[in-house]
Amino acid sequence: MWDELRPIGRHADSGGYRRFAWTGADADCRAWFRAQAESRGLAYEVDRNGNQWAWLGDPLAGDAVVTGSHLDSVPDGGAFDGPLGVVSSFAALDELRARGAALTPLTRPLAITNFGDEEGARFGLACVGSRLAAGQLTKEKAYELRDADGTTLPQAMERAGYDPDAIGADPERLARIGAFVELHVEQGRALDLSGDRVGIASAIWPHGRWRFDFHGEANHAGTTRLVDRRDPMLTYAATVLAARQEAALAGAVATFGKIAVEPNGVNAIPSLVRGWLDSRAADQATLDTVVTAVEKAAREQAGRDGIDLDVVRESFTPVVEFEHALRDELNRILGGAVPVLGTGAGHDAGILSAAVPTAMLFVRNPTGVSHSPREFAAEDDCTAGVLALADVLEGLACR
Ligand code: HGY
Ligand code: MN
Ligand code: MN
Ligand code: MN
Repeated sequence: MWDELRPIGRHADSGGYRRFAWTGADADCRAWFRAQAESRGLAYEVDRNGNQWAWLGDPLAGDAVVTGSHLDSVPDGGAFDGPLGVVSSFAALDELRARGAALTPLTRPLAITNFGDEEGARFGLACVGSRLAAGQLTKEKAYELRDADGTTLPQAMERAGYDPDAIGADPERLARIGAFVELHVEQGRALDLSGDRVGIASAIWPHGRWRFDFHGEANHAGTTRLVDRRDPMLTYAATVLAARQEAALAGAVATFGKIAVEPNGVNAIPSLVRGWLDSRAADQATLDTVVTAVEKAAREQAGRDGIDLDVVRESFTPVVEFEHALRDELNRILGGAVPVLGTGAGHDAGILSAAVPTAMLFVRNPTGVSHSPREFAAEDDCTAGVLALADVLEGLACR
């Protein structure tokens, strides 16, 4: 399975992945998913929001046990963030079938999913496919999303052969899910430090994305005296430093990882610098404190620099506490000694948890690195993840 998926969207030089939603690489990943489903005799379908489903059993029966993740990536992502969950889902189903006679028959439908546009790398909003399905993103708001080239989400979907007019909440489909379990590579080193191959998620930190627009005055880089400048890049730089200081003070994280400059010329003082802040904290109050402090520092610096500042909250995901009943059932099924850990990374499971009982399994990543080609999971840890997921699916769906 990995061999067919691995080359899709891979940078020859960095070895990282660029699989943006509704691009050719995404289409190739989707074709791979469909082939995996149909080669196993699973009933394949695409929902109104472009999420892919592969069913074993009656999709309409209800109380389904669903597992899966996403196949899209950040601009230069690792091989495991998303794909490990989807590949492991198919492999876990293969394992269940291999157990054959030992397996009491499935009493609940099983499904494997690929949720579209989880990273939000192209249109700026994470978890678009699951947010649409869960009614957390309206069609109107989704139609406002556009990429760096100005292509809107509906245009991109249409060019990829999907009907954007159909998108919207899918409560009937979610109501037919009894449990959603997402296996994901750990995006940190907790399991590496504890010496465990597999962990269970306790919670997802609250997190959000804020756009800071620093408006200055374009001018000649060579002839404009320093005292005559209104250079937004300076205010942006001071804000990046402030974000690091405020996050460190609060025990949170804050990242300015994306910037857009106009007119973006080497010999032109910018007229506009756009910076996107990603901030996350273990609790809401801390996150609010950090973002408020960063915005305050930015406004004070803008005042000193003669810069106009607009701050827009582009997305926000409140804390997700995975419900204890399912989380503890997973631990019981897996022998009771699986470590339970929180994460600062967002996931489709976090979005769906508002509508469906959800849980997450993490697989050890000895580098702790993610959203980078250095992301890694060793083969025996991936195998342990598959076997754990197979046990969980058997425990939940074969009662
Ligand atoms: O940004 C996140 O936490 C996720 O990987 N989309
Ligand atoms: Mn990710
Ligand atoms: Mn992911
Ligand atoms: Mn994610």
